Amino acid sequence: MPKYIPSPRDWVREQVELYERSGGTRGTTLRDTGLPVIIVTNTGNKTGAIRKTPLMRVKDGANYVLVGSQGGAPKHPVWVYNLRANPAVELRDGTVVQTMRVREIDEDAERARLWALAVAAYPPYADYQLKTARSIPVFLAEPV
Ligand code: F42
Repeated sequence: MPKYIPSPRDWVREQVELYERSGGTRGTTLRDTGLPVIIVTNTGNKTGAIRKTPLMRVKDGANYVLVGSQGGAPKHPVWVYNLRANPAVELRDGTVVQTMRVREIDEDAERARLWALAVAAYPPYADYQLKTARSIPVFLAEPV
């Protein structure tokens, strides 16, 4: 069994702990926005360890859109490299946990469609893209 390495960021680690300890009934929104958050369990591409990444919940039918915004920071979040290397994830949405597979969406029209869903669910994503020169990675998680 690979070991779980919690996020080095206190607020992220604490959100994951509360979300999972409560079985997905508490800690399920982003701070004071009240907007829903999911937890993506992924595998570290160098350590092979289990990583848990809270992200905003963006749904596309039965699928989820994962947005590597990291607040518009200049670099991609590290979990982007984890997902590129190992697309098998577990996704928790509240009380529901599903095994899913992710793929990065590069095709312009499909990315634009998913980006619009993301901004509708969490409007600050639009500002984050304006803040950074990188193209923010967009993944689609689909049930296995
Ligand atoms: N981040 C987003 O990008 N998008 C969101 O929609 C989002 C929403 C959100 C909601 C709630 C919340 O609590 C957090 C939210 N975040 C969101 C922040 C998100 O959860 C991540 O914390 C953030 O994106 C940064 O991701 P990160 O993977 O860069 O995390 C850093 C802090 C981290 O954990 N770094 C580790 C470290 O030790 O420095 C390394 C983690 C890792 O995966 N290591 C790999 C390994 O092998 O284990 C090596 C990977 C490599 O290539 O180096």
